[in-house]
Amino acid sequence: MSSKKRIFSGVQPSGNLHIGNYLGAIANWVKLQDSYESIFCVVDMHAITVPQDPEILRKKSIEIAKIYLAAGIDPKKSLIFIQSQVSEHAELMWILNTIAKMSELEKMTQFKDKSQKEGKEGAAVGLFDYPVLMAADILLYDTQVVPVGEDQKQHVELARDLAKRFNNKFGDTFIVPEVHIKKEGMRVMGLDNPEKKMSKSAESIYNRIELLDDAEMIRKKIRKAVTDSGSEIIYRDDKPALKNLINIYSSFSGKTPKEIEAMFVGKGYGDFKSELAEVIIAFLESFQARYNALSDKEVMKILNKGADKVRPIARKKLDEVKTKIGFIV
Ligand code: ATP
Ligand code: LTN
Repeated sequence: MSSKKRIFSGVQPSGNLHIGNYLGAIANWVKLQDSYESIFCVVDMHAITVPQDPEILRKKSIEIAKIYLAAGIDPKKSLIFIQSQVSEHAELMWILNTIAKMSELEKMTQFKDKSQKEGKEGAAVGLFDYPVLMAADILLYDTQVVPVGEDQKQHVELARDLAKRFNNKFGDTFIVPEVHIKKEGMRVMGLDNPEKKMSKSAESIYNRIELLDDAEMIRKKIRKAVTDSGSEIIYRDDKPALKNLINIYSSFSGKTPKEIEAMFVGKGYGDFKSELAEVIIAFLESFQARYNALSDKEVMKILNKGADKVRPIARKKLDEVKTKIGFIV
């Protein structure tokens, strides 16, 4: 392994990626790829833990890879690949399933949230087991650092616990990974409800600004975003909706919340919102130009090459694990 530490992360090819995914995860990866040996995955096996249309899933996997590239993930520096093309992920998951406990998985807030709709009884076993697959993703590559949004912290903790448990039982095998969460702007909240994070799977499209939204849609969504009582532009915890919008403004403009407050003294929500929309549009227009310049064919070439490069790393670790637990390799 090179002297650089290794990072691994992924996004599911489900729904439409939004500025929360970008600010909370992908933008951070772009920065980190210079100082870490980086592997970024399109986690389609995670996506099927809830029903997906096969054709849409295939399209979305390429779309996510294009988003990685348009955001600045450089295939010369980082490896990107599609999870289901490297079957070692599923194999390691099975083995980890035998040391993971029902009680640990029952504590996972994502499962609790996502199974709410259908009720726990109707939820797929894969949805329950999702964090174990994520642990397999991470542990297969001797990942040292996992850059994710705050909502994934609990899953990385499970990966740490499983790594330690396996090492205790069978001898040193896995690196115990650290979670890396970007400090500022780490949690983008829903535009329609500042109490909950912006999410791909939120029912209303007015919950989020999607990375592929056009200018008119962005203006409309920002206009409709909920605000707090009062009319001043101030950055305070007791004004969560406004705080969220100021955070978004700050992330895309590079200005601090204090500077933004100063810019809007004596002005109201209307002025602030229209400028906010323009700041987002300016960023997304250049992002979308890069996205549209990428062909499916060239992206598939990058993904196939990525899978070919990560497969031997994964195979080696899996063979080590299989040997340790008594399988014949
Ligand atoms: P879903 O609603 O289907 O769970 P999601 O929008 O939460 O989807 P994921 O694919 O689960 O998206 O997450 C991809 C990455 O984006 C993760 O690292 C996650 O932590 C981060 N992320 C997701 N939503 C936000 C958000 N609102 N703010 C900051 N980071 C986020
Ligand atoms: N569960 C994550 C996606 C994900 C991931 C991973 C992130 C799957 N495997 C491994 C980091 C490392 C999510 O929904 N954001």
